[in-house]
Amino acid sequence: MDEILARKLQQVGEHFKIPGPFFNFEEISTGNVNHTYKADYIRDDGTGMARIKSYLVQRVNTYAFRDPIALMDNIDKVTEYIHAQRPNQTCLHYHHTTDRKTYVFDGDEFWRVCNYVPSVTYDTSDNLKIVHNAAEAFGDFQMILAGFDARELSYTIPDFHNTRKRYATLIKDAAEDPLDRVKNVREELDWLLSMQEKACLLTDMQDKGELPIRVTHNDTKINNVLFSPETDEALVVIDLDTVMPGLVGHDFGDAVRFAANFTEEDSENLSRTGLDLNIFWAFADGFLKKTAPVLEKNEVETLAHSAFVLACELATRFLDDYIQGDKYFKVKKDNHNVIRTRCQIALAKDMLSKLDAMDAIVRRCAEKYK
Ligand code: GN1
Ligand code: MG
Repeated sequence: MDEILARKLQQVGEHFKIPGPFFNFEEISTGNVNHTYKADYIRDDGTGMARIKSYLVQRVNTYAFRDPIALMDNIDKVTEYIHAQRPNQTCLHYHHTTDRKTYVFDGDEFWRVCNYVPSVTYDTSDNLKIVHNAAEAFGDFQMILAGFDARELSYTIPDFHNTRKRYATLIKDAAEDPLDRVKNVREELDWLLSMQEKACLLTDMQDKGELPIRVTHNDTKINNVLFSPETDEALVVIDLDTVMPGLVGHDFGDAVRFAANFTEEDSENLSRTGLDLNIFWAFADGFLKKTAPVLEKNEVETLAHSAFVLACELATRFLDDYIQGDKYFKVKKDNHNVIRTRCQIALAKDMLSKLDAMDAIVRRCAEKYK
């Protein structure tokens, strides 16, 4: 056990008045931005038997989230609203410190604690039922928040899904090339730039007022849904850091580029990377089952394309982070951000050749559930 980290987690637990002796911890390494740990405490269950009670302890990445206090304010409002709408559903609950805050912040490290939900998550799944359940959960998430006033939410990361600005940042950083890395990724950069107009479709339509603004999750990787280990039902949607005003296509597209890829998002097996139409269909069916009745024509008509948009957007972000020196995303191996970029590009290319089929599937599901 990493003793320094164990001591740190224990100190955080003390701020949040967590009772019982600290027993153990393990890192949950699926997230690419925050640091997440499951911390176990020993509890006397009243019968003289000891049992383990677990908590989810997170260190928020303040390089990514520049105003973590505003972020926690968003999360408080959203979790409270969801709980009021669905009192019997599993929900996230953030613990309070002795001074009634949902965080401890020493000016440097920002920590928070929430309930641990015994569950399983999936990075990829070829199980159509699991994908369908995840899609319903994300669709439902938007529907629950349909009545929530978006003006109450701060932008925790401004221009998060502004694809035009993502491209502008990439172009600027590539021109500055602070670490002389652009020479290693010329081909990737050129391909992405050649796709700029197609990739910016959602942003441009949003700017022209052609797509409605909703309260969206904005980070809909399938591993942000917790599933019951027994029944594979979706229990709860997690990772609410980016719940902000956004477009339906942001949630649909991000989920598809992650879940319907034949490979993981950082696979080096590029000949296998590509869009699995069966998974896409299962996701579209689950998502539209919940959302089709409220979606506008322009939203339905751009939904398939949104998956291509999000694959390109992620590629620009991974590539920009590589050029900047890997400051944003956690990297777990050499060239990790380049590997991620290549995988998203391979996926985006494959989607281009399947867009008609994807669009036909979306329209059919929308018709079925409208
Ligand atoms: C980050 O932290 P995580 O893994 O849920 C990122 C997403 C990316 C994703 C790519 C706040 O999500 O936008 O799609 O990595 N979240 C943030 O794996 O930037
Ligand atoms: Mg996240």
